[in-house]
Amino acid sequence: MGEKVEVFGAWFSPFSRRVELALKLKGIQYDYIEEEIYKKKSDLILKFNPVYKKVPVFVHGGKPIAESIVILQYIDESWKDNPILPQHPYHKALALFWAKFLDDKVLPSLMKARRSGEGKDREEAIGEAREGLRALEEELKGKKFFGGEKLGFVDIVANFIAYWSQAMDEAFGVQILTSELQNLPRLTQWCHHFLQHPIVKHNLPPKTQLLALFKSQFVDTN
Ligand SMILES: N[C@@H](CCC(=O)N[C@@H](CS)C(=O)NCC(=O)O)C(=O)O
Repeated sequence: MGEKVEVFGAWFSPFSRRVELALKLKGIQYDYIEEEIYKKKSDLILKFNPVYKKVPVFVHGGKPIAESIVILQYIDESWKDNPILPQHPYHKALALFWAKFLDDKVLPSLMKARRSGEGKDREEAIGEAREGLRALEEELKGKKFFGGEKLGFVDIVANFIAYWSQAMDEAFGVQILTSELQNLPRLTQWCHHFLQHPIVKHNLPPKTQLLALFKSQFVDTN
């Protein structure tokens, strides 16, 4: 496929990083365009992603696609080498199920728990996050990665658990994920394997800058 491949992203975004990680794992060359997404949305972002107005946007041969999970699926179907999704339709459906669960349940529940004040609300939010994380712990039984021996689609989507969410805890001065992980040995090991992966390791946003951004963007504006 000789058409131009472009990623419009933001350095700190776990969603942008998912797309870049998939491209790197599959050995696809691409141009990266950094967007100042929280300062001013560029005309191109508004044109390419008029519905959500967010990054990442993936542009292949001039045709834009938004939403990281959708982009990952498109990449895997368009470039067949080094697949990240299982080939069997049932296993593929399961991978999509877990990816959806991560973004619809796990990510928001962690954020909610972090933001909730003291008392009943906080307990409920933490309970919700715990339930989600326990389901992931169960899913990892007997496996190194969610996809088995090799890092794949669900691992890429779960990137926020291994890195961003722990940095978010630090920025908020709480231990939501960090303390839950103490009772989740498989998920803890998974975080370790994920972060040790040679391609992941060299493509993470710098921690100090990430913490500074989280503090200014999410904590101080609360
Ligand atoms: N569900 C989207 C989430 C993308 C997202 O939230 N991107 C953030 C950056 S981390 C963004 O562009 N935010 C701009 C805004 O909310 O206006 C995906 O998976 O791609």
